[in-house]
Amino acid sequence: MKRILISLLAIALLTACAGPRAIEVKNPWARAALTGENSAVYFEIRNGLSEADEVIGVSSEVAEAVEVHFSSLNADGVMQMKRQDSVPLEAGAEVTFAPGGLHVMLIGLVRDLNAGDSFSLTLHFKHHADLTLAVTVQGMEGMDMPGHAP
Ligand SMILES: [Cu+2]
Repeated sequence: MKRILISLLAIALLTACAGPRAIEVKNPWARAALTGENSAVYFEIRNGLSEADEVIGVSSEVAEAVEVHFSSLNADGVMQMKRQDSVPLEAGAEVTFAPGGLHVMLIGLVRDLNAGDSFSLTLHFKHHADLTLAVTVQGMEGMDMPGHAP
């Protein structure tokens, strides 16, 4: 029994030292917006693990509700957003949250998000421990934003 425990410990240590085998999030940013309005957060997420996982929730204290949405054009050519209960992350996959597609919707901001501000957003996974991101707010200059639809 002791030998098995030592072997498991050795494997755990090797795994921990094996470099970027993790779930990584790059370039988290949000659109500037005022209290009471909506905003959206974008980033790239890579599953460097050998097991598939799923994003099953998001949370932040800057808005009354935080949801994962997917924007797409419907049959009439109108942009629609659908709430996603889960975003699958296959082993080795990179998934992009970007304007016009997947995004984290901040619904009903409880504070202003000014360009240059930073705030925390936590991602919840089916298997992996929570990841908290430092999201940078970017200004709206030169961005085309019809209504609040990202
Ligand atoms: Cu949305």
